[in-house]
Amino acid sequence: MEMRVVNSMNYEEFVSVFGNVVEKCPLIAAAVWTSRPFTSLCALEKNIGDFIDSLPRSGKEGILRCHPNLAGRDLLQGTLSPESLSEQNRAGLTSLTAGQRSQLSELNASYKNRFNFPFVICARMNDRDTIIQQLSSRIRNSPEQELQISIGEVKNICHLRLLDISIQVSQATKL
Ligand code: 2AL
Repeated sequence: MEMRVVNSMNYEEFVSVFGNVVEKCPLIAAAVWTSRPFTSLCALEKNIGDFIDSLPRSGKEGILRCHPNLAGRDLLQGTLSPESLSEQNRAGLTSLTAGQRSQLSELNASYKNRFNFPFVICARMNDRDTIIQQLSSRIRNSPEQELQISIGEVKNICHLRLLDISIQVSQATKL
């Protein structure tokens, strides 16, 4: 990506472009804008990761709670963010059988009941079978393990969203 373009963005532009690299957490983009200039996309990603790591446990849990359930109510109601809809679609979650949907829904509810945050996984690095497998297995982890794994998944989602934006910005600046 042309970092000159990114580094010249005022904070309104920056938040508008990068505000959803972490789902429904534009505050993260607003915070890391302060660290400009970024030498590369990797440097921007590292800033985001460091900011997340610096948060107290409640902040990390808050990030997880901003994520919609996979194949959950937002998908049914059409209220997912465009990024989340595309990710869930690519993982095959928009074409589940009724049986898979109810299995996922029960597992999601049990997971949330145990950890007090939703199950989060990078959908694009999985498919519906591995998502159900991971959910069934991760539910047995300790809360500390799950917090750590889930934040890793948030960073994976962020990584792929940043790559998408990088392609869009490169195409737009070539026009
Ligand atoms: C999501 C989401 O919205 N996109 C993704 O990859 N994972 N949500 C979730 N609960 O894992």
